[in-house]
Amino acid sequence: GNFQLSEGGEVLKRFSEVEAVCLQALMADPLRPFVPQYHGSVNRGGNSYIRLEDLLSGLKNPVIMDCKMGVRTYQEEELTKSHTKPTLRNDMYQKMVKVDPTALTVEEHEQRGVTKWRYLQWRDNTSSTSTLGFRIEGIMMENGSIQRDFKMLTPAQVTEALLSFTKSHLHILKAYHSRLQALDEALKESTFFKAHEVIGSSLLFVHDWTSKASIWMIDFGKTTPSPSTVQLRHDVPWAEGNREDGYLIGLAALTSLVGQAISQ
Ligand code: 4IP
Ligand code: MN
Repeated sequence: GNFQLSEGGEVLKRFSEVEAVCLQALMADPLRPFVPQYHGSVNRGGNSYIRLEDLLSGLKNPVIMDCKMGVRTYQEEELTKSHTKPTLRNDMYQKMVKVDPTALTVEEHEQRGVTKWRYLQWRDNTSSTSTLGFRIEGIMMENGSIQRDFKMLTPAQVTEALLSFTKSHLHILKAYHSRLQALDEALKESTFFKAHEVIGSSLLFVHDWTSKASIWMIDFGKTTPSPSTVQLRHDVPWAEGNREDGYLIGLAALTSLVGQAISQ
């Protein structure tokens, strides 16, 4: 879950050491222009928060889309834990039952619980995460209406969603397309990206109807340094132990689908 507050043009996000360390490093990386400015941490009411640039400031009735990147959204540790010391989560079991009771085994129904890995993997496999390397987590339109829980979207359905999100405005789609291409360039230059496994991170698409359209990398709570022995490529499938996140698989698919939306 996300705990966020707004304060003086900044967003305060519940503190995470993993995320703070990433943001600190990103401020001195070629990816900096793609990340909200990080202003350190602060204490409020006994809780610690990360101080971030408010990406929505200056926008009038912003339209927002969150795309979670990568071919998996769980860390390898989660998989290991599910074998060595499984913790059963009733909340995650309930969420699965609500969507598809038949997805659960007899044993899982008896236990009324599943491991976090099982839940996250089910989410990946029932969305475009495992097939396209990204999934749309949510879209908020300018009137504040929110669409979540996109199921398994085909490429054509993603294009459709992109057209409805931008109301087919060509200049917005084109701005997004060039921003994605620029991000791809920056990722190639990034020492941070070379050395990190990026899991559960999102690209936040933001525009309003007057001018601005931009894309930001957010959510680094599960982005960790890869073991020094492992050289990550980000563009090959994941297999247990290789640590690959498939980030570039998702970015390529997303870029191509924005391109297709432009030519429709
Ligand atoms: C959520 O499930 C998301 O997967 C969260 O990831 C995840 O947090 C939560 O795990 C899980 O319950 P829903 O998508 O169904 O809400 P994210 O924060 O990227 O949206 P983390 O980051 O911890 O994996 P728990 O263990 O925080 O509940
Ligand atoms: Mn998120």
